Amino acid sequence: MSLSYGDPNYILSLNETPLGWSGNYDRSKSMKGIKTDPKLSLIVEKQTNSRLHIQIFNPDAQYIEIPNVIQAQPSSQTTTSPLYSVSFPDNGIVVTRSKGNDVIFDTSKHLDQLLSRENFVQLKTSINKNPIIYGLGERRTRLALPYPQEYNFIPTDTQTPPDGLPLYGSHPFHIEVAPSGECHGILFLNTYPMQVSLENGSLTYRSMGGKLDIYIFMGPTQKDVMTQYTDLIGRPCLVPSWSMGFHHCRWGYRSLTEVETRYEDHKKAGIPVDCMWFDIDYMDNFKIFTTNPYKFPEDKMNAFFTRLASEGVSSVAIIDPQMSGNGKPGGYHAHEALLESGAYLRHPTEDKPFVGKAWPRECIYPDFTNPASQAVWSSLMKDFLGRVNLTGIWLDMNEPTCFPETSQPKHPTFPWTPGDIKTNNIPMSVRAHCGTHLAAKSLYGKTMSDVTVQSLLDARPGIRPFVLTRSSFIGSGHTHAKWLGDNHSEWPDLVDSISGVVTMGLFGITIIGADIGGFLGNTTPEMMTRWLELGVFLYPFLRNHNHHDGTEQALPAFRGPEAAIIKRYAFVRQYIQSYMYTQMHFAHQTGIPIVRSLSMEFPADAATRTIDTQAMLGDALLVTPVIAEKAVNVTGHFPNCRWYDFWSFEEDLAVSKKGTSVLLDAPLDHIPVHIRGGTVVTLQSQTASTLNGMRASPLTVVCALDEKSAAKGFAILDDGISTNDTAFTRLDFEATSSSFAINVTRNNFQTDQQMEKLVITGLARAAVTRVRLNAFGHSFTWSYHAEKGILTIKFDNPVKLVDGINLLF
Ligand code: MIG
Repeated sequence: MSLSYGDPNYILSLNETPLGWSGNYDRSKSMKGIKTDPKLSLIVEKQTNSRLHIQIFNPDAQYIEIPNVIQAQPSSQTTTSPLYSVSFPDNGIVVTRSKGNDVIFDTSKHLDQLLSRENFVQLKTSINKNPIIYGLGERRTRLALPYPQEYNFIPTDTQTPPDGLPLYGSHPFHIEVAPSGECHGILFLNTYPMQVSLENGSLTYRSMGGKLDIYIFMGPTQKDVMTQYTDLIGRPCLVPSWSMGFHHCRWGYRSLTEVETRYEDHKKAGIPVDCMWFDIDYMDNFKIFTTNPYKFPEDKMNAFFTRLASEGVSSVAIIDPQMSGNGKPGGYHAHEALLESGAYLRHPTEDKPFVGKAWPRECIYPDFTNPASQAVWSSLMKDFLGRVNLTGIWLDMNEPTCFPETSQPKHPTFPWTPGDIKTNNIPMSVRAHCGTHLAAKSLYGKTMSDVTVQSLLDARPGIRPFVLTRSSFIGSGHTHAKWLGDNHSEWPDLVDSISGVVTMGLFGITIIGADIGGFLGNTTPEMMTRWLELGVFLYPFLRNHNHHDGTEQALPAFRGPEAAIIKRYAFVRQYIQSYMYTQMHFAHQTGIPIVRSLSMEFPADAATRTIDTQAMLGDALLVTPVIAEKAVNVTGHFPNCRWYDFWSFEEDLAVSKKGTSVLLDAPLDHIPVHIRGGTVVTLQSQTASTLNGMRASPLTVVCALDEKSAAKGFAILDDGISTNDTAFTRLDFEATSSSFAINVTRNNFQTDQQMEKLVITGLARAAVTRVRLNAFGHSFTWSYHAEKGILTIKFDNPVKLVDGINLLF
């Protein structure tokens, strides 16, 4: 790209401040023929011991105020023992780890690449040689990003091409695993279309505007980075428990009756379903907040939702931002209300709404960066929910998409762009409340989602809102969920979804999943079976969704030998709900995602750092899905510790303590899942037609002992629906070679939930002769399998979990 040069003539002067330094970059002489800002300000703030903030900007320029992204309070105290040190050699900025030699950030050798001018800013930093880099999304790529490569960032409505091009959202954040194994994260907080050029040893940020605004998180573990990053941008939200169940969706249902039939099909086949979805088909001529009076009549829709609710099943409908209408008043209530509020995107030069084109043809766009959008959206939503009592909202096309039409204002041209910024996009000169579309576009999906979340809270105070978005931005995970967009019914799409889910977790978006079976094209019974097996464990958001052109892929449509397998795995989701829900709550508390790379869990095992065909659910379950057609085995890497087969609880001696790759058997009905030694997993003992219907059912507690014959874990219990995130009970489990205990470490939720069965596996004892329980009045039976080392205790009258028990054997 022609503008990838900078101004070598900047000279830095510095002053100390309470939190760090402020300074100026002044030009010693101006560069011939190139307009650069003559003076730049520098602010360096040691915000916490692990977080450093660096800003470089033109003091005379006006910058966009990015709404609602930074959740951390400004620091007022100086840091006492930072994990970093900062110096300014050769007019550059150098950040090093207080201990060791890893390069964290270093512009000193690249001062000639520092550039700021209208519509182009650039900064280059050294990084380590041969680094492992994760993040820099949203795109479809390997977990460990390939380089050298230029990664572009601009929210784009596209069908997830496998070549690393930008997808729906923008997350200029990455984690680097340095050669020492220590990790740090860097956020480039910028809303403009931008680029990161990643090379072996350097990284260059280029953007079409905004400040050079950089946060560094010192780790040193990936989990530390996640906590530090979400300290800044907000922890992942709590979602309602039902949303972690199984969702059925499809584009192209011609009537409500067809959706009702699909629901009946699931019931008849005995396949659990937690939520039925409505795609754009339900609307009257694609008008949002309406329903088609003939095919999806409002009263019948509402009656269906009421019936679903009475059966414990939720309902979600799609809302696109594009609002039908040509900018003139007339007849359509939502359009009228939006016009009146003034909260819409405006024509670049004239005082009128920008008119674009999407499904409803001519349309206007709400401007969710305008504070006035909240009132109008809340009232439209309240009115809509009053007519059709939906549970949640699905937001699509919020990149936002705009189909081209000659009557639209022309796309402005710029000296530099990160790839194509025109296709299916609103012209960048269109005006939003917080700036031009150039500055505001990346925020569209997140602000729309935030406003929608607040609208649901307004309509139903105290109830956790569920909003699923396609476009996202830094901090999205703090309030809403996301899916990975338009994938294909192809095996590579199944493979790449693992990196997709894991990478989104690094952005703080942990309620994430891909459409199982694949959205575009036709799935096969085998592919659907494998995709469900994978999704049940690795997609916190698990939805079957399909394009209208594809063959029907509702789970009950599969009648062959796969049918029984599919049904079984739909119930496996219920089997693991207590464990998965606990991980969701833990993510909300710590920022550590539900689904994680092996590299996050096993930082000392360098072989894990590029693994992206296996992943961990929480810290206990290692999932090794089959990812190829007709394969009946799969190779997985097993870090050096004890591993137990998830299905039988037996130690898997083929992989335990091997620390290497192993070929595993995996016939179609089997996904290899292993429990890590040293952990405790809670499993549900019963099933029901919905996840919510069984979540209070008795638990089986499985303790998998490590090399030292110890295991620890915890479970979080709450009502699964209220916004109060302190009303939960936490049980901590601890097992040794001769004992087991439940400690109630927090008791803020009243529950009678019981433990029905206890399994302790990995015992090395020849015999167990006696089992003693501290609580009276409980009869139980137990058995010990000496060869397998498994002690199983079955409670005839199950014990209450919150009673906190002690057991000796
Ligand atoms: O232009 O609403 O990604 O899930 O089914 C396509 C119709 C619009 C794209 C979404 C997809 C959805 C479809 N939408």
